[in-house]
Amino acid sequence: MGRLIVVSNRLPVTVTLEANERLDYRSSSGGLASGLSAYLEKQAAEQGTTSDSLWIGWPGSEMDERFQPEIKERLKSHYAAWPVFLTHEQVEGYYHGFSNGTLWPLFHYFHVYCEFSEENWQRYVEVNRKFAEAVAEIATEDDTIWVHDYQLMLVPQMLREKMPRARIGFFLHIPFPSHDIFRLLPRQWGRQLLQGLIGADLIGFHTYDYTHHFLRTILRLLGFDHSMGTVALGDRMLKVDTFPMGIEYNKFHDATQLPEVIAEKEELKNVMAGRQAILSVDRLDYTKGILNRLRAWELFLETNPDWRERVKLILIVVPSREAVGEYEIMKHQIDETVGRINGQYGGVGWTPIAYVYRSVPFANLVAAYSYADAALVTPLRDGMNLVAKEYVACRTNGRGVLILSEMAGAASELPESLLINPNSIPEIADAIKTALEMPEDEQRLRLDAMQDRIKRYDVVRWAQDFLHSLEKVADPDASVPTIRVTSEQTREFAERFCAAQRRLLFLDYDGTLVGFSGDPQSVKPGERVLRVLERLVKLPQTEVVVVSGRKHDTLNEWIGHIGVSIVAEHGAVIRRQDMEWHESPPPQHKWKQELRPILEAYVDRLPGSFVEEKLYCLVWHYRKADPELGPLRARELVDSLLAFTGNQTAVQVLPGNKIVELRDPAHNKGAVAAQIATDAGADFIVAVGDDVTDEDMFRGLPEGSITIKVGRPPTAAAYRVRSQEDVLTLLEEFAEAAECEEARR
Ligand code: ADQ
Repeated sequence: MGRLIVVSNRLPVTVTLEANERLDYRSSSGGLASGLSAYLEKQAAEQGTTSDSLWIGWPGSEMDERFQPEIKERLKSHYAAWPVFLTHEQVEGYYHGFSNGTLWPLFHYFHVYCEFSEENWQRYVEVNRKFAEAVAEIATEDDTIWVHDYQLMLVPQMLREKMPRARIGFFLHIPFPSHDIFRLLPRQWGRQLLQGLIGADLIGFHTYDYTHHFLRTILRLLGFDHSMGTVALGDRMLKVDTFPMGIEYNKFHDATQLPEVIAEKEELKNVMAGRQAILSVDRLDYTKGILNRLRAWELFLETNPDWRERVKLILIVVPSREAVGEYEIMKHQIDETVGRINGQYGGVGWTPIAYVYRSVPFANLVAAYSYADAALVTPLRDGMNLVAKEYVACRTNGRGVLILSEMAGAASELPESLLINPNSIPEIADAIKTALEMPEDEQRLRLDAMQDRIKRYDVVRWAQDFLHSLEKVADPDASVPTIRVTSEQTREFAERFCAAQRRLLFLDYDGTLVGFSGDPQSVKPGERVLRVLERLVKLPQTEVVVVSGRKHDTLNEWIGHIGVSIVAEHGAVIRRQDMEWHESPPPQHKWKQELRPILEAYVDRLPGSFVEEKLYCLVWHYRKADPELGPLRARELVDSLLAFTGNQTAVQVLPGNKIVELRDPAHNKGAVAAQIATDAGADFIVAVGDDVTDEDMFRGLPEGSITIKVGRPPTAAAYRVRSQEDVLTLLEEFAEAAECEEARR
């Protein structure tokens, strides 16, 4: 079992240089850091072993090179951390610039705040590369690498290039926006960011919406389709899934009983002099909706004079990103609004808002959560929002009302809160009143349901779920019955091929010998394909059968001269080695005439699709059409064809790879292949194919045949290879081995 390597912009420890050139190390145990260490402890307790982990990230300040070796040493030995040092320009361009000035606003739908600076983008690429290099320097292929958040979106692919077999997960802590917003990024950047992400084996998001937006964006921008969140990427799979991040529930819940928290709560009680409290806690950020919250508080006071003096808003704001212009402006606006409200409604004995602008220690935060009668969490957009969950966890007396924005990821897990639209000031003001007047038994009912849920799915479960999923995608062989053809396996097949008296090879054409293309006419066999077929055909007692759904004259033109047998149009037209073409009895054309107009109607409804007619079948192609509309229209088409053909046995409707095919069921690859195998009396049979029609062939061949699927299971084949490249290598090995054997004889 390897280590867990966590990669994030910031290390959970900040290193600063004091005035006297002393280095100061300060741990900052955020939600992720303390959650992951809780996870590792639990794993260790359950498995009886110590799970090793290492954290890679920026130590938080610009550091002179003189101090770097010492810091590296200390971080490694005392904090299981590995620093990535950044220069001033890199922090500016990568962190403040591209991460917080472009990606952060864009992904939170504040696109008017976005800067589009080529220079910042270049820094982002440069720093992501630096992170990938740092990971590659220490990680091995046994380790699990977990990359976090929007600052490092290019890292998975950069790492994949260096470590093709690494197990890489990525989690995005902020929203993934809809495709319409994402495409505001210059196309080149957008594509590179997506390419960067899909280097991972698993990509996780907080909510189903973000997952869906991402899948849709990679379909539209990169052309990758998915099936239940799984995307086939050549020789590997990518999984995209939803993992709502939790908190350390027990840590918050139990902390309410700590002596220092109880003391702090007493203090609060005295200061508040029996008044009720509404709590608001955030990092300073325009996404958090602090100004709207204040306006709603103002409206509440204005419209509910009887509540004045009886309740107070505790507004805690943690300083953050003050170097970015928008944050500075917002800070002024908050100061001003707080001043105005306190000035207008406050008096000698009471101010409506207690404003704290600093990071508060854990004990004070828990005391505030556990003291407040209601929490006001009203972000305009928020990936998840952990404050909402922390408030719920700290309610130990069965009371407390959470007012929550429906724009926070947490809303989908906390529907028993008072959900509000953060853009509606009256709605928030009303919710404040409802919260203050909510009967106690209703409060308890709502809290119980929310506590149950977030207690079960806490941060440890979140990490477990993610890492378990990652293990499953990165090592799919564990659950698949087919065997991957390794180089050892190839050698074994080649030996059997050499030793055989009579050999028969069935090779599908498209997707097996050559790749796919938008135009079915343009996929001629390349030099390498022709060469290996020629070598195989020259061997004694060897028949190579190219089996395809294509028209016989096309195949004849491309490979007819080599001397291979050709089974065209799914077995309707056949030519065995050196013999004449044989056509099965003339087909019944009636269904073609009846069904063709339906296909043509769909050509009109889906620009880019077209109909191809073959002797025994009609094919509707949509590979070149809109990638989202295509599959929808295909499903509709299949439905209407099935309704129309009913239980006719003369025609079969087959949805395939970006095609819908109508064919005569009497002619399929399986029946023909079985017939040829019987005729040939071969003692070595291999069949290679990649699509649904090849499955007939795998099933139809006699026992003992070697059946190989190109691509992913499920399949009836016993073996599988990843790509056309692997097929050609296998065939070349066969030719090579047999040629040597011939020469020896
Ligand atoms: P943030 O935007 O930072 O996180 P949030 O999820 O609310 O937002 O987490 C804030 C954390 O900071 C909480 O754990 C809270 O206790 C702490 N905190 C807030 N105010 C504080 C104060 N005044 N003093 C001390 N501590 C304070 C990003 C995304 C979120 C997502 C998280 C996790 O923007 O949407 O939920 O990551 O994925």
